[in-house]
Amino acid sequence: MELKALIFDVDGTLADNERDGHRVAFNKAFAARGLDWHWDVATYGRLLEVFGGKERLKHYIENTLPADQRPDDVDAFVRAVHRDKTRHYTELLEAGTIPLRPGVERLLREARAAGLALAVASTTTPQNVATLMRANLGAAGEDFFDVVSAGDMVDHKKPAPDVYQRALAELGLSPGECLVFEDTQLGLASARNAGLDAIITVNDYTRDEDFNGALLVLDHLGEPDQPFTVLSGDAGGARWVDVDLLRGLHAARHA
Ligand code: XBP
Repeated sequence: MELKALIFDVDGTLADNERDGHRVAFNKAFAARGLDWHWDVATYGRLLEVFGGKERLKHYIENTLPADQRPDDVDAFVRAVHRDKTRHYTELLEAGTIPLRPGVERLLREARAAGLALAVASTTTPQNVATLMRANLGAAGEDFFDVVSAGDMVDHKKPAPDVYQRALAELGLSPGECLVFEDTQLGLASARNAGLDAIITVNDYTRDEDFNGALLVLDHLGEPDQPFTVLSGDAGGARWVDVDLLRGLHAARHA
């Protein structure tokens, strides 16, 4: 079986953007509405167990606020605040404050040159994916991926497999023809539930999670002048993730 596509999670994988991106945008949206809510780094880390910004905010309201402090129409309020938050997040991206992680741009360009299809499978909005890529790769970045499976395109967000199953359907490929890049235990579960193999690049929020079932766990994808550290699995002596390494891992997995 041949490796034909790479499928990337976005938040935490393409960019380390939760702590200083999404979290900051949520806090700006709360402050602009005169809400005295502030999600510090630790609080947001706990809230990240709920995938989806709207779902995360609804979870916070319903599990943190006394009933008499909750808005009458929680869903309408959540949608409105999430729209504000997305606007603030877009401003942070467009200000160039959220770079792609080490090795991401290099691997994307190498994979495209090698004829691999490129896809996204993310809980965030397609708009946020396009803005992140445009902010980092210029106008051509906006359409860099052949397939974007994201946000409310699916009914059930990660760790459900829906967003990965939709990416596979759009690619017209089977799970065995693809490899996934993720950063969280629940993201890995989503990929595995769709029958996909995954490589994990951890970040400060996810470093201590259980990545049992991953092909490889790394601190990042690496660059020739910034080699990765293997946290679990066998990279065969490689020092950065390139197409040759991925093809070797895929071949060994399907031998
Ligand atoms: C991570 C998420 C997203 C972001 C916030 O997505 O759970 O919800 O935290 O983005 P990924 P939105 O699947 O890329 O790891 O507010 O747009 O949902």
